[in-house]
Amino acid sequence: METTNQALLDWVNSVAELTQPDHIQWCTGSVEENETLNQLLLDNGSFEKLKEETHPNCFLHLSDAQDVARVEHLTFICTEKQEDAGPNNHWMSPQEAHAKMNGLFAGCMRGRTMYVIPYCMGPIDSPISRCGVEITDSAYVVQNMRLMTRMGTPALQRIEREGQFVKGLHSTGELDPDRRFIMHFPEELAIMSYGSGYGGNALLGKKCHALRIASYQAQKEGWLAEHMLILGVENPQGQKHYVAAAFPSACGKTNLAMLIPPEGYVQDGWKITTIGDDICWMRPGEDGRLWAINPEAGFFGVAPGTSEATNPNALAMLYKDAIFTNVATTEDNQPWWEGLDDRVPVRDWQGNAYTEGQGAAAHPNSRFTVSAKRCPSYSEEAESASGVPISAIIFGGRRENLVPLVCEARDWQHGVLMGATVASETTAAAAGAVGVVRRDPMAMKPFCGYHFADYWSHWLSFDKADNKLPKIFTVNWFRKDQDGRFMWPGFGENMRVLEWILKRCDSQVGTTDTAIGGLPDPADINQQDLDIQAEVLNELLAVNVKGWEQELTEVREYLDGFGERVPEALYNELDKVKAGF
Ligand code: OXD
Ligand code: MN
Repeated sequence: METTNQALLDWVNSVAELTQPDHIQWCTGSVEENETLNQLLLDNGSFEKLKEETHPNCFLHLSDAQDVARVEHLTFICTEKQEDAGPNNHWMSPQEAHAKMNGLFAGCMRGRTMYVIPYCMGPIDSPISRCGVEITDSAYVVQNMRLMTRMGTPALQRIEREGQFVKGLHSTGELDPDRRFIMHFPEELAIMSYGSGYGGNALLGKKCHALRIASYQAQKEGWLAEHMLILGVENPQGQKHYVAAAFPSACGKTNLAMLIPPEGYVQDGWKITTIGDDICWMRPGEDGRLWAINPEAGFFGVAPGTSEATNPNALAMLYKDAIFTNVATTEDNQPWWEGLDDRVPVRDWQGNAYTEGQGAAAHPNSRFTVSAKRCPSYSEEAESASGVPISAIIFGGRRENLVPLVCEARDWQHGVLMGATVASETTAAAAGAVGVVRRDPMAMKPFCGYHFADYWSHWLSFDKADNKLPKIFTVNWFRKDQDGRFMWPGFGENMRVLEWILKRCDSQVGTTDTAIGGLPDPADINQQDLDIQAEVLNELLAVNVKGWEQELTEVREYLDGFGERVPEALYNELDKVKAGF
């Protein structure tokens, strides 16, 4: 008997009966297990060894060409009542979804090994953490879960103590896009994922558990599960603040989480530390502040664009003990992706010979998986059981126009409206219209496990007299001038905006109060050693009334789309903004 938890044992046995594996392996997280599975993946061709001298213990995995990204159109929330999933999710009834998935899973592990992975999302001794068990027939998934979560015996022991866990069942199936579904059963705390080996579809601890299922649990239990990075800022006096920030994909979350401040700041003694780059669980502590943990233990980051210039901390962690998926390789078998440097790779992400000018060599969604402990800016506070107290919450998006560099919400309720209606522009990379504004509330559009209107009500419910809630801000690093050039330098220079935000948290500077919120006096943004013209900064911090009136009309239409469940408070806030012009 592998566990004293009868519910877990019964579930594992029933899955084995359904899927008929040749072997069952309970994962312990041991060093030997890690080495044996790496060898197995090398032997069966799923892994290739990268150059040992430059990248010790690093492996390359090239996936099926049809299996390279999350599949939102095949991702379902299966609640008893359709309206509970909301217009923001695809819905299927639990009965229909179970029948469909049981059909797909029947006998699917014949000839394969079934791995049972107990895991803990968050520090093993944290009351904020939650456990799950993923059953999978993919050793690649096991090796990614080993880096991304606290997995193995300590997690199993916690499950045995607490008796609670999220059930995640995964099989790569035949990797057939027509036989692929990612089903969530929030009311059963269960996930079933079939037909994909890709991270967000297959590493069930991440998007499926830590966001979709956890957001549902968080609403029931009074906490928040968010698509946010968490970073620490230490000022020259040694005071620390923690910031949580939500951005949609391709808006630089990993870069911000690992930011290296400009030289002058470093010399003055400023320091940024990384707690997490993708997911944040937070809940009010006894002191009324929001305390946050990063439920993950590793980074599953987008490789293209990561370089010495954009994110030196990320690059530094990728020279050892990492898995690379769908990147290109150089002549001497080092991993390579667009934006890394000016070498020309010899093999593309499908393993074919590559010559210069053939288009992208790495897949645009190629990834690295690496333990967070490898990151030079990783904070030991990320291992703290109590989490870190959050001083500021930031909502960001990519907007060429209109949205200022930074803006402070008047209060929590206004901040919730800001988060609920934050938007990002589609880019030329996406087929169809370019520059179209798409709303992505709290960057949770693909990840909220229930009706968005109920989610906004849940956010509003934190506004209680006893709570000392963080200040809320919006940021926009992506404004462009008439010639299409970025007006703000971004990357490490975003430190200047963080400094202003934290000065606001400490009431060290004021704001100019406008209809849309509090804007900085440009003189309060540190411009030392910054090459920016005064009129450009003024423009980045100005309010375009006509543009905002149009925006507010669109925001109202957007909220209306969520029907009667939309909290009245959001409409009241919208009216206040409108009345402020
Ligand atoms: C994402 C990710 O797709 O973090 O958001 O992988
Ligand atoms: Mn993400």
